[in-house]
Amino acid sequence: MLEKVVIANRGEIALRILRACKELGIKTVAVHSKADRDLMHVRLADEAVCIGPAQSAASYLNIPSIISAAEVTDAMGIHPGYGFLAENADFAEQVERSGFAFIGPTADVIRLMGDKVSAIKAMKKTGVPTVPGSDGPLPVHDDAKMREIANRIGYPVIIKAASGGGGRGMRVVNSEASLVNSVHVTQSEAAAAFGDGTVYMEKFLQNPRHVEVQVLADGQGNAVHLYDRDCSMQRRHQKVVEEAPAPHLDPESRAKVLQSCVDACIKIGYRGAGTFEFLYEDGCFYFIEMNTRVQVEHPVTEMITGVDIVKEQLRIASGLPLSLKQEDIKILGHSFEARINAEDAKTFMPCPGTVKHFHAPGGFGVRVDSHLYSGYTVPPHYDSLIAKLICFGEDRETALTRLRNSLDEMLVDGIRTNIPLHQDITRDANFQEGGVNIHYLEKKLGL
Ligand code: MV4
Repeated sequence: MLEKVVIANRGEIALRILRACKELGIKTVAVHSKADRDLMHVRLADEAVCIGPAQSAASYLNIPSIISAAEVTDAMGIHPGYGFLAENADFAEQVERSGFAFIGPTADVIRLMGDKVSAIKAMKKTGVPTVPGSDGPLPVHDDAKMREIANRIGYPVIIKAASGGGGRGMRVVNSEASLVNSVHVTQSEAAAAFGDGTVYMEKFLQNPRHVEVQVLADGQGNAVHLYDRDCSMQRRHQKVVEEAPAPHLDPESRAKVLQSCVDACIKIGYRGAGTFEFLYEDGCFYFIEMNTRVQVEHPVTEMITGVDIVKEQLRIASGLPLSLKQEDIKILGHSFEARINAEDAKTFMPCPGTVKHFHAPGGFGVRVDSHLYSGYTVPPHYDSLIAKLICFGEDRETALTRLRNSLDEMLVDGIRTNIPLHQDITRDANFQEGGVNIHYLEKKLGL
């Protein structure tokens, strides 16, 4: 087992990783910015190293600083969490070249998935269902060829940047009249934003749900899936509520897609925790992207399977083979996660500040993943996620009732939060029914 690990992140996920390390007897090194000296996990870590000023670019994204911290503390591995450097292939490569274990997949696989064109190609080859599309980069200087591709796919189509993802660098095209111009605009925006103007085309699905599949693989030929999550309740590509399993799926397509993800992991030599992102419409799954990190919403999967995903990441990075067998992974109930942000519930503007008093809800089936404590000051420099309220129940209705009651119990005094938005969502009849699509929340909010 890795004896000492650097936690290259902050906030709730840093605390989540620290807890997993402690359970496995792994020593922890917190690396933090000057603005984050008071973080809960910094107090609990065996060692702490300040890696730079408040701005992320100079601290949590500072590769030499983080690797130096691993060197001076004699750590064996680095856990990147989510965001920041988690899906940076160059970081993973430099970590491993410096002699540390990167707690995630190999740099090659991160790079393969970071380029959406190569990711889709790899997935299609292994039998994961993909969106009808250009099957490669668009020939941006051949207008006739592009019209031909779009006509074959059928309008509306969507133009996406190969280096984009998570909603950045995309444009919907409804008819041939705007095709060529849209391609060129998306291409130049992508070149400016990502330093790569490669674009590709897909059939635009009008009202899909966002369903994703959690996997674990050991890079030694073993892989399992931990079922699915529905993350359709979102606003401007920010997830608001997630649940597991995804409700109301076609059982046959679901069984097939879960197996295809496991097969793909083995075929590409995947290592660690990963997520296959799909759009789901009319009973069919369409792969769009793969995330090569632990995700914010991983707890809903942990609650329904009883598998500690972060501990599994640490075991895999230590070189241990997967101890889990697919037939032993059962769905034990249903789970929801409400992302609690320090933001105005109506305007969605971030609202950092000092938490005067914090009361976390509790009771059977209630989990709060949060670094908050009374007196803590939420700094303005980072993501506004302050807590994740996760509720489990033997069925969906029980879990949802628990989420609604827990939200009413939660107190975060001194700063504004989106708890009122969550209280509203848990009382929404369509959400209670389950299976709303990705546009539901924005429509409900009148955007
Ligand atoms: C799409 C799509 C419809 N059709 N692709 C947005 C984020 C990025 N991960 C992919 N996205 C989309 N790709 C096709 N072919 C609609 C979206 C999309 C979306 C997807 C998941 C969750 C929220 C979304 C919000 C708007 C658009």
